Amino acid sequence: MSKWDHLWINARLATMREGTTAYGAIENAAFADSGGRIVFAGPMRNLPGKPDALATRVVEANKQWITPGLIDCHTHLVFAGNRAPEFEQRLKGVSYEAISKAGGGIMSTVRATRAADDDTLFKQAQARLTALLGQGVTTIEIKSGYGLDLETELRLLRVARRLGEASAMRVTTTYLGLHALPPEYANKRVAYVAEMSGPVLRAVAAEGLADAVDAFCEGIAFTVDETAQFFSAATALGLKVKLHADQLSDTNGAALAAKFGALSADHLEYTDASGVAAMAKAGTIAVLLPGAFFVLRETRKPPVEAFRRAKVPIAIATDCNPGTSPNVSLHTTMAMACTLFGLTPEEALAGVTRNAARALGLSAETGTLEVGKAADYAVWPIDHPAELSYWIGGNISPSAIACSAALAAANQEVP
Ligand code: DI6
Ligand code: FE
Repeated sequence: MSKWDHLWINARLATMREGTTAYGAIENAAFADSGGRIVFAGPMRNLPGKPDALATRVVEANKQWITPGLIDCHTHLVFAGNRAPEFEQRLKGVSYEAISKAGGGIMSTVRATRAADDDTLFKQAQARLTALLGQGVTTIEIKSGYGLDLETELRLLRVARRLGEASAMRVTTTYLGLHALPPEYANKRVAYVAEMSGPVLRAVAAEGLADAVDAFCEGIAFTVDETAQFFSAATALGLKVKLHADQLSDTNGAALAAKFGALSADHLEYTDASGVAAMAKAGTIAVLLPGAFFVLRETRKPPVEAFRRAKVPIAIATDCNPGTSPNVSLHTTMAMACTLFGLTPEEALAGVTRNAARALGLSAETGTLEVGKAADYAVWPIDHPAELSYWIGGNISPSAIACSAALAAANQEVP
């Protein structure tokens, strides 16, 4: 037998496998990877030999916790500029909808993004990505949606793909064609939806630039019928769908997502019982975005208890975007999911591991510590996995991190 690449001994594992123990925890554990795959995750006593004989590199974990690499399954990471002045306006009482109707909001970021060159977009997004990586994030989803024309949407998706190639993280990309109606299409909604569902979608698919598509189904954005047209075209090309659904009002977005077998429906503050039931039946994951809820000072919470009862898996994500969630901390997002939405710290960790992987269609590959899956993991100098949801701010980071998808593993061994 050839030797394993790394073997961690005297560790504690939060495997996040669905099962009997909280966090799928294993005390007095060992964990090994080889060739980018997990080859052992279990009690020390089950190791099939002496550590030195088993692995090229044996690392003493000193009871640190090893978790799956974290997954941020909903971000708008690639954009230019910021909307701090809008933040000030909103604090003075102007609503998000009113700012959007006056030509600000998403359109103000679209103007800045169209004017920025690729390298600027890349560098600004890379800084945000690096911040997330430093928190143990090994997989991230990045949406387009601040271009809203053929050229810029393609540019954003190419930049997102480049970020995946250049970083120690797995990047999945989502074409968010229906995000806002750009002014050049004012009074031409039908033509805009046709353009994004036709030529732009085909160009995105032809270049293999997107793993999924997304739309903002909302009173201030796109209707259920417009979204359905876009989704029909996308599914015909074999693309998966996700949806910004029921964030500010109940538009039956969750049910629409379920009808198209969506990987996930996201936000869901206004989702009703029929939407929850439809998601359960379709196996659509609920992605909750407490950062946007917090920033918009919303009071209507997503129906967490109904999701639990219906066994709809719950994921959480930063929704990193310049308007409603200028948030580059997945840990603070976990803390907010607990304090604002009532998730348990275990549910929050499942929300950024096992269930986030499902929201991206990656559960066979990542999201739990199981033999055969990709060696995506983080090693934490903490006493209890609840600490990952408990500390607020940037004061918690892994002592080591590995992502099998990365060209260069950012493995810093523990001294
Ligand atoms: N995600 C979005 O795409 C919209 N809201 C959200 O949570 C709008 C983002 C923006 O205002 O730029
Ligand atoms: Fe979003």
